[in-house]
Amino acid sequence: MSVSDEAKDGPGIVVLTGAGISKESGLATFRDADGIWAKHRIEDVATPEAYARDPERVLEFYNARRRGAVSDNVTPNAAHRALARLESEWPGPVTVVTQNIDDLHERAGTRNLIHMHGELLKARCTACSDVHDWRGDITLADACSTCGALGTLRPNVVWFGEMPMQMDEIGEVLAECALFVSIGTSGNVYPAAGFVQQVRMFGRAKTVELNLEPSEGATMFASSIYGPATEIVPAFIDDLLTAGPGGLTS
Ligand code: BV8
Repeated sequence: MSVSDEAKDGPGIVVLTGAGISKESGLATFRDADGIWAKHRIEDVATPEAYARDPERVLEFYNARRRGAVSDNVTPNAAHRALARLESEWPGPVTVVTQNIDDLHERAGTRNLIHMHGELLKARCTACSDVHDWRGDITLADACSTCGALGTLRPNVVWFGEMPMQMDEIGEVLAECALFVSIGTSGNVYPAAGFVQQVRMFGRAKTVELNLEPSEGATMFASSIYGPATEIVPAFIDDLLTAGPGGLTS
């Protein structure tokens, strides 16, 4: 049964998600054998230098991923839906911090969501910085509808070497939470991979890793559950909601 935002005075939960939570929805991860970085070099497609050197190559890399992300057969899975249920039924604040640039969390119903690595379905103008919803290809022939500049649009995502988004808000919820859950991330990319250490420093939260296999940071978590997200995440959320806030102090 859902809990109104006003009544959410219970312990806070922060959930960090990575590409593994979207794998069973049909989106590729990065570091699995068939992952994105097995086919592309980060330096060629996911840095500001790459975009400056060859914007069309970078735009096409994201255009191909955007076409995949908006296709009819890519839909939220049971893990995304379980997190939306947690936010609705947990008697405290639930914040999902995702490294993913797809829109599957919001389509599953998650509202309190931070896209720390940006959003594939948004374009940002490098001339006026305005951000536009964008579901089609971005090309150098496109003009910014705000300032009219031509060929200045880029995906509104965070590349390597760029500052992740909403880091202040993330730091605040990490400091306050009673439970930190990491789902579907290999723990390779910072600062996201360092969040579990940040939470441990505050010394109050339980830390849990839910992943297909142990991540780079597995030893930093007090407990872990391994398996496909669509199986282990709904079961974990069921148990969490059944136990309620009392389950966090045992
Ligand atoms: C920063 C968006 C400074 C675009 C991404 C030199 C200069 C500057 C910085 C650095 C530098 N050297 C190193 C750094 C830091 C760098 C970094 O960490 N590099 C790594 C490679 C060492 N970080 C940065 O540059 C960041 N910015 O540092 O700025 C700063 C920072 C803070 C404060 C002040 C200044 C920016 C990083 C963001 C880069 N953009 N993506 C795009 O998507 O193209 S990162 C990219 O990797 C994705 O966003 C992805 O989210 C992220 C992490 O990958 P994962 O999500 O974990 O995916 P992966 O495939 O790795 O793992 C999937 C997991 O799922 C696996 O464990 C697998 O087992 C599991 N799985 C698979 N199937 C399932 C499953 N689990 C459950 N169920 C399944 N079915």
